Amino acid sequence: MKTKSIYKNILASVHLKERLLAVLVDPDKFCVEKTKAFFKKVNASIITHVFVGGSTVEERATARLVEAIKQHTNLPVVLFPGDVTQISEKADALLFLSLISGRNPEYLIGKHIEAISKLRKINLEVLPTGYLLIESGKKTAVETVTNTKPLSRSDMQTIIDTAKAGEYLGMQILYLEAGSGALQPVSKAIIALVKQDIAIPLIVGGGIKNKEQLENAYHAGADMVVIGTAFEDDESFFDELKK
Ligand code: 1GP
Repeated sequence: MKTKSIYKNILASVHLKERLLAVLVDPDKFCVEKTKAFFKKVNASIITHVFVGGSTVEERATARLVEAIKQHTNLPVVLFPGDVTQISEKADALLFLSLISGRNPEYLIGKHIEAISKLRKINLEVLPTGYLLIESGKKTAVETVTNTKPLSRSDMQTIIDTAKAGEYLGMQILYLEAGSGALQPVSKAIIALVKQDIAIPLIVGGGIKNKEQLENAYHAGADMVVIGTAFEDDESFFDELKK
């Protein structure tokens, strides 16, 4: 396993209260030919990390895309895999996600065991991450693929207890997910309560489509925000996020 440089950098940024922003690129939707032009915009923006992953991705598409991305940016590339087949040694790190909001053993521990023989052979920084899916107004791909129910957005106690359990289990990052294309992002109230209760870095994603929602997430306490769909739909969003 690589030295924990990406995690150390995240911790350092959190300590300095720097805002981290990840662009999520889904190999299933992103056309590799677009990489150069797309990353020119990414590099000119306040984006700090590149996440690569999707719910259903053709076997070698992730490796191909990560390789292309690496040619056009120096930002750290972190895998955000929907499945074991999306693990590629070309990336810098891997979010080793356990879907602790759900009760499907495959996504709590099963796929992780499957991934080990691959991870032993490659040099990838592994980031143990507690992943919580929060209800967001419509059924999302995460819900369908994992066959789990999201946590109710009004049941604050279960949300903070689940987050805390993740921290006590030793997870190093907590990820509050509304789901890609969510109608409602994770609320400010949820972000603030979770942030107050845990000491590990907090990632928030799903349904964040404009600068106001991005600011709201940071104000509430998100250390890193992840945005995918808004950049896919309208690349002019990058212009609002120039350095
Ligand atoms: C990352 O799945 C999200 O947590 C990305 O969501 O595509 O809605 O930005 P969007």
